[in-house]
Amino acid sequence: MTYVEKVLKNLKEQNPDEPEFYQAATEILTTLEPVLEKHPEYENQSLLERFVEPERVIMFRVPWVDDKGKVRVNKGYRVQFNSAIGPYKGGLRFHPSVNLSIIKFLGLEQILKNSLTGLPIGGGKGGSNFDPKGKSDREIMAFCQSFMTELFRHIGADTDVPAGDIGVGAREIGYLFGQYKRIRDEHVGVLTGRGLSYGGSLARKEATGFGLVYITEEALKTRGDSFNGKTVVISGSGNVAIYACQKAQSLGAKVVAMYDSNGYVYDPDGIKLDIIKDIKEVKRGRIKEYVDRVKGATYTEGCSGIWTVPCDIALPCATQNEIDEKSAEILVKNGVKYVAEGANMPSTLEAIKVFQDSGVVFLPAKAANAGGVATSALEMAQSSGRLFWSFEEVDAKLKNIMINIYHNIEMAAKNYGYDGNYVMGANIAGFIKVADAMMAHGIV
Ligand code: NDP
Ligand code: 2IT
Repeated sequence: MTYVEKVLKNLKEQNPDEPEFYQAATEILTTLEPVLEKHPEYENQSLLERFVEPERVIMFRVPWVDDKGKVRVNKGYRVQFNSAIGPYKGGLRFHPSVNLSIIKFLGLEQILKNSLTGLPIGGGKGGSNFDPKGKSDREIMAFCQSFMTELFRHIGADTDVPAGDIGVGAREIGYLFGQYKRIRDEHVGVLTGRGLSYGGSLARKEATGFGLVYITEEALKTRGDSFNGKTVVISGSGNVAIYACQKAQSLGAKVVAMYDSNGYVYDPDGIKLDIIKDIKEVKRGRIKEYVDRVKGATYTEGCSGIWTVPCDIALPCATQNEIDEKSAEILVKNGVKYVAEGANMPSTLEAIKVFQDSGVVFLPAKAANAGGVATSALEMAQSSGRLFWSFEEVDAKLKNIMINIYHNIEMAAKNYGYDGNYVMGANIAGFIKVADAMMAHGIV
């Protein structure tokens, strides 16, 4: 049994109810064999065993009162996974599916993603099984205040800096920040994705989606191609999906389908993004309303059918495991050439294999969606310096970071003999920096 196999076996035995965490660990660790061969000291120092064990897991009760006066109780989580290269950094997810396995998979991914940005940020993730759908603003506020009333003692601008993820956007960050400031009496950069009036960064809202398109554009460019005239399918219609759509359209692509958790819309003339924004960002409604407003568009109940829509480029931007082996096979059969992951772990291990075996250019999440957290780190830099950069300055830095990530993962894959395998490249390039820092710190 190899070192990696031993660590994975032990991980499964020790964490039997954590399939998503095991999936993410398998994807990462199985690609690190060539690095471990070069560095036998890693096994001697049990580096992988330490890498897959979070530095700290915080779980807490979140009681709040709904509009009917009923007391409700949710679970709160913050996994402070790895601080070797900087303070813990990563989003908060509010979704009924949230459990420890999901937060740990997201935290593990975040360590390597944050390393790939080239910026000094460690890995963490948190959230709750709270469902923001259908809640009033007052209920959202009550929940966020209760959540922060416990979380505040574990975070800090130089310790752990949360941000948004599924179900956590500008509104939630505002309520969370307000409560932190009230309890600590500190106006500091303890959360990112803040509003522009209280320390947020221009272009953070757009950053993940824009960054996803920038890295895909670089992959196209190195192959003498571009987004212009390409047919694109984007899953989701939240923060990442909307701004990926906006940037892809601005580069001349035709985005023909998007979805929310109920079903997908297909618009052969190209999605009208202002209508999607009005439905999802302004009215917090359902995507099926699109077909009442746009002639020629169709709505299909259920999500997975979106992958039967033929496209050149697929950008999964909703959630984990939304593309399984069967969907991947259909995408390939219909001629997809590029798959870039805006969501975290949207492709199953089997789906990734289908893409790679078929010669699809596959850009994995930890590289492709790193623009969000990279811009969060730029927000932290602006907070520390008590200054603001223009939209153009932040956007230019973001683009540069994404182009650098592309070339770093490309080079790492090539150097280790896996040309074009960006899963290998991203994991190896991300891991080397973290491993180096962990070794320098001794047994901690
Ligand atoms: P949002 O909450 O803004 O949007 C999520 C979108 O995905 C919505 O359209 C939602 O549908 C849909 N969705 C969520 N869960 C499911 C599900 N279980 N099945 C089907 N559809 C689902 O979140 P974000 O756009 O911020 O996040 C999307 C993905 O991108 C996540 O994987 C997140 O981890 C990742 N990500 C986010 C970053 C960020 O900066 N925000 C940075 C990097 C990655 P509905 O409207 O019906 O709920
Ligand atoms: O998955 C992610 O990278 C995020 N949700 C963004 C994290 C952040 O700290 O900006």
